[in-house]
Amino acid sequence: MPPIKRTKFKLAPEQLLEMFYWLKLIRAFDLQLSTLVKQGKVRSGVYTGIGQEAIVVGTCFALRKQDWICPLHRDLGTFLMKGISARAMMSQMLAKETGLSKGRDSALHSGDNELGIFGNTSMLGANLPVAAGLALTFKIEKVDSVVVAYFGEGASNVGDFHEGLNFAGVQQLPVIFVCENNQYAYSVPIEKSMAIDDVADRARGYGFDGVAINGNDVLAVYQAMQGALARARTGEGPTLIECKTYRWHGHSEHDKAFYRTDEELAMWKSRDPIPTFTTYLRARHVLDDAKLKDIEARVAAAIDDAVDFAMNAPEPDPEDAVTDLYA
Ligand SMILES: Cc1ncc(C[n+]2csc(CCOP(=O)(O)OP(=O)(O)O)c2C)c(N)n1
Repeated sequence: MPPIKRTKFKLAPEQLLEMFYWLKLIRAFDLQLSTLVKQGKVRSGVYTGIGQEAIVVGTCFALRKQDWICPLHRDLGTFLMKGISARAMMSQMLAKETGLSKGRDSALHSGDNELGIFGNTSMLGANLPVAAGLALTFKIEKVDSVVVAYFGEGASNVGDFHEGLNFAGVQQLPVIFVCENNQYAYSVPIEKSMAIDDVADRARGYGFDGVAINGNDVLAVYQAMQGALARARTGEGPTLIECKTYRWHGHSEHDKAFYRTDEELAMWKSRDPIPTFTTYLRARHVLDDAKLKDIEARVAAAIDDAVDFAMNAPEPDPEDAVTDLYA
């Protein structure tokens, strides 16, 4: 088979390799964080998205700079893809002065107005009405920017989810609701919290389309995003994309996940998004041994640099705790 020029999604080989780089970088970043937690170097809970990277990469790769994201606690990779440096991100997780919130917390509650990242709160589902509000601004201002709001299947059972989707449907807002359905809300399996199989079905109740896709296939996610973005940018309103996936680690790094079986985990590991995409790229002669080695070396260097930088970064000055306050 000759090397491909472009895929059916109009992605050039260089773009496919870039996607591959992001998958590897985000996986490596989460694995590194997991190690740092075990070494006692992280001060708050860490919620890794290992196994779910295809959702982050497939969605963010399709965005423009002026689009906004409302990330979930498991979406560290979205910050990186939207433009936060690995150094700043690692500093944030270690609560250093050089982090996004300048050491005020060590989690994903911070955002960046320039880069279009909304700082999420802890209340699950609460980001969805806010995402709809952001999208309303774009509609009023007549700009074709889009908001991407991430949530878990667990969050789709809370009231805010339904209010946010209803408002977005009524107002035909440019927002894409991305459900990361990783089968568990903390320890609760989906069949114990929902009487239907697909979160995607809930979109119909609010007057727009919902689609359930393989969330471990980065190109499937990217393709679903293309359709949703085209609708959102042309005033056709929201879309719900439900990405079926699985988180390999517990809810957070302190959760041993005894509520699931080894067989189940092994089955989902066999659907790891990274080897699947590696096989795809190799079969199409986009990736070879030399390119793989180069990407792995760049990923390792970026992670080492981020850890060195964050570990040696200054602690926040207690005096600064009362600066940058709103009121
Ligand atoms: C309104 C609300 N209820 C409960 C919690 C505690 N809590 C934090 S994460 C979580 C599980 C979330 O599951 P899901 O929405 O499926 O996302 P996932 O963590 O699986 O990615 C729970 C119950 C919370 N933060 N907010």
